[in-house]
Amino acid sequence: MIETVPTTAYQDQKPGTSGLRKKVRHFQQPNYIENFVQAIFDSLDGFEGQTLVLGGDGRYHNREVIQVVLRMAAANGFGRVLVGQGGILSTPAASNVIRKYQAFGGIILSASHNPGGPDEDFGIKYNIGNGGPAPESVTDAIYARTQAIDAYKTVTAPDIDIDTIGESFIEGMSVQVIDSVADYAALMETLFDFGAIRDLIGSGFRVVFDAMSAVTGPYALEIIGRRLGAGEAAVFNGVPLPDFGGHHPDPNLVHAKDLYDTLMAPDAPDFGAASDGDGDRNLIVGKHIFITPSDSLAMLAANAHLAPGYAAGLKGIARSMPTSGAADRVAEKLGIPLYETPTGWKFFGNLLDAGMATICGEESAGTGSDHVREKDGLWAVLLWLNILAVRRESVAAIAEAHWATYGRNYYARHDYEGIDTAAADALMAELRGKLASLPGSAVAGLTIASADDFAYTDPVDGSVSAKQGIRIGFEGGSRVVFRLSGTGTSGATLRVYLERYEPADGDLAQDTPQALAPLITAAEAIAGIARHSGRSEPDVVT
Ligand code: VG1
Ligand code: CO
Repeated sequence: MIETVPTTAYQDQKPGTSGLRKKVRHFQQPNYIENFVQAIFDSLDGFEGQTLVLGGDGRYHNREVIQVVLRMAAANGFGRVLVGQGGILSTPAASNVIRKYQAFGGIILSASHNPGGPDEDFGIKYNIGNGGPAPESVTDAIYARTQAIDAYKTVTAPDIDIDTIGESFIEGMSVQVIDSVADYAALMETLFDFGAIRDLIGSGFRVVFDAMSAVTGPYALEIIGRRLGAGEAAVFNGVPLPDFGGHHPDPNLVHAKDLYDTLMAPDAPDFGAASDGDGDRNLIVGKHIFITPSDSLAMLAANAHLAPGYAAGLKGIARSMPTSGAADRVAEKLGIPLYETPTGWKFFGNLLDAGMATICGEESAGTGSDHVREKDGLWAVLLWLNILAVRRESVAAIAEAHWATYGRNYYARHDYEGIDTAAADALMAELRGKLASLPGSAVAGLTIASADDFAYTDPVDGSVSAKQGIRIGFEGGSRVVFRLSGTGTSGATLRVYLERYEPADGDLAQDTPQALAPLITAAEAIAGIARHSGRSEPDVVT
């Protein structure tokens, strides 16, 4: 029986860079989840009888919320829900299922790389029919609805068994529990030469993958372990746990340190990779060499034609504004357009749908292509492996040859986490206030050439997104970018992105911290980070 339940609106349900993310306990307030899910449905038109895709990264509270959404989807008139077995779907796998089965949209339960558990983070995100994150027009409508909502719809029904593949019904709505991995693995087989990668691995090339006790475990075990023949032992932390084993499932040099150390050891494997909580990020580490995500994007774009799915070449490359310009040089050489978008995968959707870009990437360890509408961690790993299988060179040799052709963009991101929100806002306001006066002035021995607040006009639909980050350009091509994170759940996180270009005939073998030292000093002098935040060092350097 369909019930309409009265509720009281919450004023803090504004989706951030990637959906609504809060502490689990915050989500456990009365009707907090129901309000947000109803606001999503109320903001959509024409889903009566249509299909919804539902899954998550398996974190604490995932299973309970799946049941809530199933009942509400039935009450609101969806015809069918496709749910990943056990409530599990990685973010790129969910994107694929939406596209493959022509669903109306999907709800993904994840707080991505944020930790999980009763005192940690949870998240809810809506994806549209192209498989990608809802654009700002939709998330703005959802937020507006959350502020006025006074009732939600649900049905009285027992919990659905989400662990057994097959079909059941709630109030006439079909619930199909699907294999979480099968459709995704099949898609990967269409893009990459699995035979060539199997031969590479069979020849003694050693691959390891750290699933960080998060969603990619079953995907990596099936694809890397079984289909590519690397074996189960190649997958570390391959069982998804509700609290990710107490770790941050964030594939960077701090949280994936075990993997990094494995690849830096004297008898290191040839290739190592990791993914995040929901499977859309990737970390690539070759034997004795770390590949920055910005470089990885550029190297993948330069070599993508070696994989069957990209043999026809790329239509264009898109990168988020703070991502380094390494990919720009590849686009230039290939004679294809390069698009610079705000941070967040939702800004790539229109470019991909319009066939303007084939490969996209972000400095935050996100890379993907037009095969789905999300970034895709395992896809990046497989493209790397396909390239390695064709070139039969080491990761280090590929990187060095790349820099010798295009030059090298030394790059790092400094994060100041959990700082006081008012202090972070003051820092940004002060920066914005002095932008006009900066060009021409000298800081830490560098001359400022340009200073602005990045605004993006979508070339497809003309929508404008302003205030997307402060860019300071220096003479000689170096750059510092300042922006506040839109995914955190406590206080504010300031991100400072540092980049220095060294041409192909320059010094390509410097230590990154040393190469960036003048920029680090300049960033402090320009923004007064210590004065505003009370911090003299970043919490995380990636
Ligand atoms: C961060 C990254 C951004 C990424 C977003 C979602 O956003 O910087 O590049 O798209 O996370 O990734 P922010 O606003 O905190 O800088 V995920 O893997 O957390 O869904
Ligand atoms: Co993620």
